[in-house]
Amino acid sequence: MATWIRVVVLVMACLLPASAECVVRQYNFDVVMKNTTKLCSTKPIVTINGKFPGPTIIAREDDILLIRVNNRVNYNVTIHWHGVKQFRTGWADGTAYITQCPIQPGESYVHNFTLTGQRGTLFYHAHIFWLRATLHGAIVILPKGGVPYPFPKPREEKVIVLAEWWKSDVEAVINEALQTGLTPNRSDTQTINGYAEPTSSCPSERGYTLQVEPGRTYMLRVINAALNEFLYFKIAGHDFTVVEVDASYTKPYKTDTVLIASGQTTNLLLTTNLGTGKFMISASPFKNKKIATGTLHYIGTPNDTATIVLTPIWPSENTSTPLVDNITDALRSLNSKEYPVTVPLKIDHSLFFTIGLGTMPCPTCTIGNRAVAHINNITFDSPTISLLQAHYFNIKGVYTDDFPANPPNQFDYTGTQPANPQTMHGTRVYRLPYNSTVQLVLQDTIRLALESHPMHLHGFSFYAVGSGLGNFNPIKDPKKFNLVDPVERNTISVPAGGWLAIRFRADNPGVWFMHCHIEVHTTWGMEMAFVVDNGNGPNESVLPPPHDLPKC
Ligand SMILES: *[C@@H]1O[C@H](CO)[C@@H](O)[C@H](O)[C@H]1NC(C)=O
Ligand SMILES: *[C@@H]1O[C@H](CO)[C@@H](O)[C@H](O)[C@H]1NC(C)=O
Ligand SMILES: *[C@@H]1O[C@H](CO)[C@@H](O)[C@H](O)[C@H]1NC(C)=O
Ligand SMILES: *[C@@H]1O[C@H](CO)[C@@H](O)[C@H](O)[C@H]1NC(C)=O
Ligand SMILES: *[C@@H]1O[C@H](CO)[C@@H](O)[C@H](O)[C@H]1NC(C)=O
Ligand SMILES: *[C@@H]1O[C@H](CO)[C@@H](O)[C@H](O)[C@H]1NC(C)=O
Ligand SMILES: *[C@@H]1O[C@H](CO)[C@@H](O)[C@H](O)[C@H]1NC(C)=O
Ligand SMILES: *[C@@H]1O[C@H](CO)[C@@H](O)[C@H](O)[C@H]1NC(C)=O
Ligand SMILES: *[C@@H]1O[C@H](CO)[C@@H](O)[C@H](O)[C@H]1NC(C)=O
Ligand SMILES: *[C@@H]1O[C@H](CO)[C@@H](O)[C@H](O)[C@H]1NC(C)=O
Ligand SMILES: [Cu+2]
Repeated sequence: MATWIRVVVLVMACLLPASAECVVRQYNFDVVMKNTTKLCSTKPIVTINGKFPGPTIIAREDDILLIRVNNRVNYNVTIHWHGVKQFRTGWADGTAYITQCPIQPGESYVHNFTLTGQRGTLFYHAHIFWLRATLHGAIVILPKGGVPYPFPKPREEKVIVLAEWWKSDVEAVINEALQTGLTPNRSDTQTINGYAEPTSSCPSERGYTLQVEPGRTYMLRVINAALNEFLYFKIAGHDFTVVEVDASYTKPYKTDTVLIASGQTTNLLLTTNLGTGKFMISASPFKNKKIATGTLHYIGTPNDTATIVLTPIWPSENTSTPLVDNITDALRSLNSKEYPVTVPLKIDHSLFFTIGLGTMPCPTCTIGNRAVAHINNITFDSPTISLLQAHYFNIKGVYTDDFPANPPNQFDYTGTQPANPQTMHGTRVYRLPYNSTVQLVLQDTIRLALESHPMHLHGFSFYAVGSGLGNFNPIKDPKKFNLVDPVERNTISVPAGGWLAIRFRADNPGVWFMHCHIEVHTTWGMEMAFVVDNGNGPNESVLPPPHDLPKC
């Protein structure tokens, strides 16, 4: 208790404006039900402090965060700080049954971690069941006190959280799908900062409005917190300059459309150079799904002015298109003196993982089997205590460290349906010595159709050194890798019918989940974990678990 009071005192100092020396920031998150109205209907949703999206965390690089999560709902809960490297503090990563047991109803857990070497926009979200549909919010990491942005300081910053909305209870949607073995129902709409779109049938519901002054530069911190959707973000009549993705600065890149996969964040500079008017903001998922719209409103423009609308883009069902290729090619790390690229050039572990869908027998399901997903033909089985606890306390029988470096069978991954669509299952991890270097090629495989998968790695950012369509060619393709200024991210799409190569250095000891950020694919088992051993140095081992670590 005494410690807690001392912390509160420190935190009081932190609340003073512009306190550059501030190091500890404390947040209290109450997970509570809240009735929310959208699409003309009211339903109770799981929220943080009654807010959807949840409160924004604002901190500086190198700050310590102490976030107490109090579970006051009837679900088991965990909260993951998506993209935060959690250097040695895997206990705070918030991944159910990977780094901790869930916070059970009535229980609390204090997440204690430092924002080391990162600045930009990240977000937090639940990492258990489908609760992240409504349990999520922004993390804004400002540069250290006195350190400027590597681009002109914007007049103002705005957080824009994109998400998805189901009229039904989200847990009922996924539970129904698991019982039938079929694909879960699609969401009914997307949302922008919790607003669906202006609805004439419910005048009380308005779309998100971004009020701007003319002739200024704003920074939009855009987050795709949707469960299952890629979102194309646009504002009618305006261009953006991309300056940062996944809390890593990029070379400035001008475009009128950005694609943000589920789990990605993008900072955009927007110059309000049109002076007056109202302009549509849109977040479009793949074709035939509902677009979320909002309004960019120049201050002084009468409310009854007609909004300049966007010609809707109906993106194709995948990200293997010329538009996306352009966006992908243009995204490069800033690679300046202050923010250098440190892509590993010598590789210790060269891995090749196939990813895709499959089936597994299920006598009780509608068609006798159920949809699953895999990495290297292995559908992940969730353990019943966390992998990190098993690793740290050397508890046997929770996982095996024989995750294969290569798929068990070679075939024409993007051309031929595997004769047998079934997968294996298991709780297998890939073990990495401390500070070893990894190259991982992720290869999409065909199962009924080809699909784009946004893969997310916990505990690290990685460099995306190459990608292409078809099957990866280990002789020819590495010659084209970008080892100079590749983009650094924590989530990136493997193109539909193609491959993607990433590199990282395993300098963070612990157990780190890697999975597709399309939630239905995570549920189906497209996931695995890396165990990174401790090093021998003083700062090279996992810290001891906190006393209030939830128990199973
Ligand atoms: C939500 O609203 C319904 C009906 O309007 C009411 O019965 C229920 O108690 C409310 N729930 C909460 C958590 O406020
Ligand atoms: C947070 O963790 C650090 C170790 O990284 C420890 O020194 C500190 O006491 C912890 N703070 C709280 C409030 O638990
Ligand atoms: C899913 O969609 C089907 C068909 O529209 C509907 O009958 C069912 O009730 C929906 N399930 C849930 C959980 O909303
Ligand atoms: C114009 O719309 C904004 C938000 O959409 C609202 O806050 C404001 O009160 C409206 N102004 C008038 C005069 O109706
Ligand atoms: C891609 O970029 C090229 C070269 O800048 C341009 O000519 C082309 O129109 C772009 N294609 C799309 C779909 O944006
Ligand atoms: C995946 O594993 C299952 C079960 O062992 C096997 O039947 C199937 O042929 C394997 N598929 C591939 C593509 O390796
Ligand atoms: C990790 O390896 C690199 C390259 O071998 C070396 O320069 C660096 O000092 C090592 N870091 C640690 C913390 O051991
Ligand atoms: C992706 O969509 C484009 C445009 O609709 C189509 O031409 C292409 O064949 C699709 N690619 C895959 C792998 O499905
Ligand atoms: C270990 O970490 C402490 C605290 O962050 C730091 O003061 C010390 O210099 C580090 N030691 C090494 C060898 O990196
Ligand atoms: C909640 O978590 C505990 C500990 O893992 C587990 O025993 C219990 O079954 C979980 N409850 C639900 C509803 O999943
Ligand atoms: Cu996926």
